Amino acid sequence: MFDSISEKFTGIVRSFSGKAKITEKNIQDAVEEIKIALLEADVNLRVVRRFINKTMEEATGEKVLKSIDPGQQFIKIVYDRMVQLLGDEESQHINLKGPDTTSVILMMGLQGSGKTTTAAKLAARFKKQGRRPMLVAADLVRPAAVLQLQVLGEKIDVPVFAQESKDPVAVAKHALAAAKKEQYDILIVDTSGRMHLDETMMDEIKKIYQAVSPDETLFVADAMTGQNAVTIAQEFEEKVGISGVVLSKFDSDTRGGAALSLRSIVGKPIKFIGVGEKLEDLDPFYPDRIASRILGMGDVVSLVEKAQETIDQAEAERMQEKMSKNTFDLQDYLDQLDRMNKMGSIDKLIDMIPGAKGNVSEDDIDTEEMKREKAIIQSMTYAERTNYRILGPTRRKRVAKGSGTSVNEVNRLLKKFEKMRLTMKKFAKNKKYQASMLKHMGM
Ligand SMILES: Nc1nc2c(ncn2[C@@H]2O[C@H](COP(=O)(O)OP(=O)(O)OP(=O)(O)O)[C@@H](O)[C@H]2O)c(=O)[nH]1
Ligand SMILES: [Mg+2]
Repeated sequence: MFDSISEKFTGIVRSFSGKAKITEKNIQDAVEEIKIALLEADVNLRVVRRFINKTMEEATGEKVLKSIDPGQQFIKIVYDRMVQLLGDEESQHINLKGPDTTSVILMMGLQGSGKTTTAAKLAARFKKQGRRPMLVAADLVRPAAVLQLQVLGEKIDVPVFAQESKDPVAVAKHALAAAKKEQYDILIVDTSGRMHLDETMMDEIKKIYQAVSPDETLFVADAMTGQNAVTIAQEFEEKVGISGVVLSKFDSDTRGGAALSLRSIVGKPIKFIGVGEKLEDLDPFYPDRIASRILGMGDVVSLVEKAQETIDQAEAERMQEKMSKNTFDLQDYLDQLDRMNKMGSIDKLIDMIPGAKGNVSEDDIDTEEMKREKAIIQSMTYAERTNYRILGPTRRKRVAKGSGTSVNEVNRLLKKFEKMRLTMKKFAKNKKYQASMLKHMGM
């Protein structure tokens, strides 16, 4: 998502950063380029105009042109506009009652937009947070829809309320009663989709809405539908009312224009993005991070969070202590290499590393080297892993032989490891850095 628009913006940002002097003409040219990039990405024309006018207005003032670092000022203006376009900070919050009452989340959207998958992803997410979610199969139109939800529910060990019925309103009502009785604190209602908007569908969803009075009414929009998604969201907002948007299939190869227009046109926040087919592939939507990703500034914060999620708390604390006491050894490094595989595919992470976009491709990240390093450490004795200093020439030769590498490669790893330890010592006091460093190690 956003690949091509991001490429263009990265270019614009690059040509401006560090420039000591810029002219009004420079800005006009850049704004024109931005306009083209947005239009090419299928952003709504009205939205583009607004974006461009505001940027122009702010950027051509004295403040920018005469400032010490006009390039940076300009980039900041574009960035701020982009964040505003995508939504503001407080919007990602999901409205829920306290755990003593049952909150209701109603899912709606067109056929195939990702409602059922997203319902299950949300349930998995709440469960992880220690809540007690329950799913409701209120899509009684599509054959096998109920079964689909049941299969997903089983995967994440969340109960699915289902009934032999033709009346989704009744099912939703009964589900709510059952959830309250059995003290499930979040009820997520999956509803049916249609190919096109039609009255019957709107009526049905409206009745379900009235029957369960949801705390959140989430409109699931398929990022691939483009401008169409914007029109449909507007329709749902008028007829039923939506409280937030989930943009599914954000991982797909689309231009991203719909995402950039949705917030602005519909006026409802994007709360989550679906980033894959797996049930853990749901991320909160952070406008500032997406904006910096589009501008090619890298997504440092997401990266740190991802790293933190994978490394469990106890382990993180242990690592922190090791770093601050400078007792990080090769065994720890080996553990880290293993952990990196757990963090998911590397190409997903590349986008998030500052400066990596456009400079690093998956091919540059040497998974072969990671494998080699693992083999080298695995050929060491425990004493060697915990005290690399005892690795003299003879031992190095043995390790090289044992791991099927060369002494040169063993030397290189040890040098790299030594450097890593030094850096760690330096940043030992900074928690954020530690997390991101754990992530960067070996890359
Ligand atoms: N790559 C990717 N695929 C997704 C995502 N969300 C859903 N899908 C896929 O999209 C397809 C449709 O998803 P569903 O959840 O069944 O969509 P739905 O809106 O419930 O569909 P209907 O009930 O038929 O209206 C499935 O193959 C999902 O695996 C996502 O974020 N990324
Ligand atoms: Mg469905």
